[in-house]
Amino acid sequence: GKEKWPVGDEKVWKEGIPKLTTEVPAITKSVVNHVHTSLARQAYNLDNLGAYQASALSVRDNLLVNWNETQSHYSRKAPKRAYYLSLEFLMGRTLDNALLNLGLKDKYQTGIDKLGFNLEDLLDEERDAGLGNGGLGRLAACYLDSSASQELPVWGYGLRYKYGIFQQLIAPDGSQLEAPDPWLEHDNPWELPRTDVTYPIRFYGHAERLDGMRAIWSGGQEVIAMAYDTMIPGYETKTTNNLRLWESKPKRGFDLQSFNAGDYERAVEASNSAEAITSVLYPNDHTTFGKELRLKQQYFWTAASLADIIRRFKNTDKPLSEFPENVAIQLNDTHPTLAIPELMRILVDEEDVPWEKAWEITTNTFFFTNHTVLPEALEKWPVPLMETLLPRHMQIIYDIIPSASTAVERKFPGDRERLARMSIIEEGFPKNVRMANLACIGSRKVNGVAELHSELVRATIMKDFVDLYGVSKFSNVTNGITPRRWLDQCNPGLSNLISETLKLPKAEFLKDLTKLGVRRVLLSLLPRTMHIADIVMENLQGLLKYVDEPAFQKKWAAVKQSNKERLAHYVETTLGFKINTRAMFDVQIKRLHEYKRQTLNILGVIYRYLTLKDMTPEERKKVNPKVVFFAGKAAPGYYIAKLTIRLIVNVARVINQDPDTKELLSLYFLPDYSVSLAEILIPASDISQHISTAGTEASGTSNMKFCLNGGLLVGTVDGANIEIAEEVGESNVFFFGHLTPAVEDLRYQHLYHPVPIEQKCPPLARVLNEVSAGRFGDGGVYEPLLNTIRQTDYYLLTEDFDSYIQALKLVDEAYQDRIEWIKKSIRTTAKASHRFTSAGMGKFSSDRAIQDYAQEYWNIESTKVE
Ligand code: HBZ
Repeated sequence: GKEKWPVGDEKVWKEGIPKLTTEVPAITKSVVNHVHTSLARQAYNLDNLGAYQASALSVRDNLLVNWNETQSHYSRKAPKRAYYLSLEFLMGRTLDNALLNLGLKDKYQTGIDKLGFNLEDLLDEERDAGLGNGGLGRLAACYLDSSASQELPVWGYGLRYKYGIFQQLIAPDGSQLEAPDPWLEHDNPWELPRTDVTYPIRFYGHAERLDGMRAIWSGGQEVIAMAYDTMIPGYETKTTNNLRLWESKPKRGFDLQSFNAGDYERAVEASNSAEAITSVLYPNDHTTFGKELRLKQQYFWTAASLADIIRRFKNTDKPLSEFPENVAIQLNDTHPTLAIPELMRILVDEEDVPWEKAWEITTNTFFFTNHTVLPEALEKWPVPLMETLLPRHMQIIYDIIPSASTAVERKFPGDRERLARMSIIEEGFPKNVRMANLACIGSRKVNGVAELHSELVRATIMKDFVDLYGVSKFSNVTNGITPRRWLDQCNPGLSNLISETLKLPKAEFLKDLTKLGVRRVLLSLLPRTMHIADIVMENLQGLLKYVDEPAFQKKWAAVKQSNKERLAHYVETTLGFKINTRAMFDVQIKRLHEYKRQTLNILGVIYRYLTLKDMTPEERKKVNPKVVFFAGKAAPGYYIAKLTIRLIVNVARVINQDPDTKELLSLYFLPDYSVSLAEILIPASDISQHISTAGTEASGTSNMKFCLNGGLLVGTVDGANIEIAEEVGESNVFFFGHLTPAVEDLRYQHLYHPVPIEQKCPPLARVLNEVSAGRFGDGGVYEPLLNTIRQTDYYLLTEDFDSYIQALKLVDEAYQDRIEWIKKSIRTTAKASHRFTSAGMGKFSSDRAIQDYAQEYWNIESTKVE
C-alpha cells in the first residue's frame, strides 16, 4: 500500500526539496548567497579563502541533494550493505574531486571566473584531510570513491581526529621536526555534525556473569560518541555514500558536583579525558605502541560503529539471525578487531542471542584484511590492560578460546606447540592478546593485498590457520587506486590527451563499466565494418596503436614536460630552488622505514656523486643530468628513519652546491609529504623507486599511480611490483635484488657467518666511509644508521647494492634513447590501465578491487538511485 506522508502537506514539502544547481547563473547565485549568509561577508572583503569556502558550501549543497536521495533509496530498498572499518581515511582535498564526480567542474570554473576568482587558486586554499599515515589510509579513501562510483551501498566508519598526521618541518641541521596539524582550524565545509546521532561508550567498570554465557557490564566511565558525516560522491552517478567519523565528548559537559563544590579543575578533567580519545591520529605505521589511549580509540570507534550499524539493521525489521545476509563488515587491518567481541557482547548480553548462534552470526559478518607480515607490526595488547579497560571483552575472548582450541586439538591431537602458536593469548609476563589471531578466528575470510603478500600470509603468519581451516578462507585482493584522482585530477593534461587521441569521452576510461562494453558489442552487430578487434582495443589499450606515431610521442612528452615544470614551480615557490626540468626526474615518496630502504637510495645517490667526481670533464659531458626527489614522514619516535632524513638533507646541501657536478646531479627532500604533494610529484616522475627488501612491502600503491601516469619503475621483486610487471611488461620495469625465498637464508648468513663489508661490497664500503669521514657534515651523527648496515644488515643493503647500481645504470642507458623512453612511458600507461576484467576495468583500478570484495566477500550488489 501507499505509505502515508509523515508530517504536514506532502506537496508543500516536495516543492521545498532542493534540486541540483547545475547552470552557471544558479551556481554564481548560490556562491554569492553563501558569501552573504554562511560567511556573513561581501564582495568587498572576500579573499581566496573566503571564496573557496563559499564555493565549497555551494558544492556541498549539490552533494547533499544526491546524498539525501541515496540514503533514502537505501532505506527504502534495504539492500545488503557493506561497512569499511578503518582507523585511517587519507582523503586529501575534496573540492576538485567533488566537482569532477558531479560533472560540474567547467560550470563552476566559469561561474567563479565571473565572480573574479580563479578556480585553481581556490582549490589550493583547501587543507588536506590527513587522517591517515600512508598506504593503508589512502587505500581506504580510494575504496570509498570506487564504491560510490559503482553504486555500491558501502559506508566508511572511522574517527574524526582533531589533529591529523603531523606537519613535518626540517630543522636547520636537517632533522625532522613535528608540528600539530590543525586541519579543522577554518571549519570544514565537507562535514555534517550530527548532534542527534550519539551513543554512550563505556570503559573500565566490572563485568558480572549471569546464568550461562551472559554478563552485565556496568560502572566505569562513559563517554559520548557523536557522528560527523562526510559525503562521498560517485563519479557520474547520483550515488553519494557516507563516511561517518566519530568524535568523543564528555557525557556531561562538566562534572556538576565538582563544579558546584568550586573544584573547577576536577570538573574539566573528566571532560578533557573524554575529548582526548579522538584528539590525535597516532603517527606510527608498522610498529605497535601499546598505549592505553590507542586501545581506547579502537574500542570507542568499533563500539560506536557497531551500535550504529545494528540500529540501522533493526530499522529493517529483520531478525538478528539474518544479520550476515544484510551486513558485511570489512576490518582494515587488526585495528578494528575489538568489533568481534563487541558484536558478541551485544548479541549475547543485550539481545539474548544464544552464544553458539551469536558466534555463527559474528563469524559470517566479518572479513579481515592484513597489510603487513612484519612481526613488529602485529598488534598485541597486554591482558592486564584489556582486563581493566574492557573487562567484559576479555571474558568474551576467554570464552571464544575453548571451541577454537578444541578444533585444533581434534585435528592435531597433542600438538601443544601448535596450540600455543595459534592461541589468542600469548603466554608471558604479561600475557598478550594477539589481535591477528582473534581477527582470523572471528572472520569469514582473510585476505592479503597482492599475490606475493597473500602467499606469504598463508605461508607465515597464518600458516597454522591454513592447516586448520583450509586454504579457501585465505585469499588475495590486489590493491587498486582510483583513476579519477590519480589520473584525471592530478594529470589533466594526460587525461585530455588520451581523450582526444582515442576520441573517447573521459567517462569511458575513468568509469569503465560493463554497459559501455555491451553498447560496443551491440554496435558491432550492425555494420559489418566493425571488427571484434576494435572492441578489444577500446579504452586505454587503444593508445598502443599510436606508440610509433612521432606526432603523438611529441604530445606525450610535452605533457610530461609541463608536469615537470609544475613540480619545479612548486619547489621554487616553496623552497626557493631552481630545478633543471630537462633532467631525468627520479622520485621516492613514501613513509620513511628501514624496510622501504630509502637508505639504499641515498647511498646510491652518494655513489653516483662520487663516480661523477672521479670523471674527467670530457667524460661528464656524456652523462645525462638527473634530479632526485625524496618525500615522506618518519614516525616521531623512529630514530633510524629520522637519521635517514637528516642524511638525505645534508647530502643534498653538499652535492647541490658542488660546481663540478651540480648540473648533472641534484637532490631534494620535499618536506611535509601529503596527498596533495603526491598529486604534483607523481605526474612529473620519469622513474620512481619501489625498492623494499623482497617480501616486506605488502603491495605498495604509489607504484600503480606512477605507471598510470607514464612513469617507469625501478624496484625489487616485491608486492604489487610483480603484478605490475606482468601487465606492463618486464622491459618497462627495472627489477633488481634478491628474491623473497633467498632473504631468510641471507639474514642467517649475516648473523652467523658475517663477511666484512669491504670484502662483500667495496663500492658500498667506500660510500659508508665517505659519510663516516664527514664528507656530508659531522660523520659521527650517522654512525647508528651506518651500523645497521655494517652489523646485522637486516634489510640486506649490502646484498642488493651492486644489482641496484646496475639497475640504475640500465635506467640511464634507456633514458639516453629518448624516443624509446617515451614509447615505454606510453606503453606503461596503456597497459597499467588496460582491460583486465569482463567489465573492462584496469587491473590496478580500485574499481576492480572493490568489485572483487563486493562479489567474492561481501555479496552485495549495485543499486541505482532513481
Ligand atoms: O598498506 C601499507 C603497506 O605497507 C603497503 O604495502 C600497502 O600497499 C598498503 C595498502 O594495503 N600499510 C600501511 O600503510 N600501514 C600503516 O599505515 C599502519 C598504520 C598504523 C598501524 C600499522 C600500520 O598501527
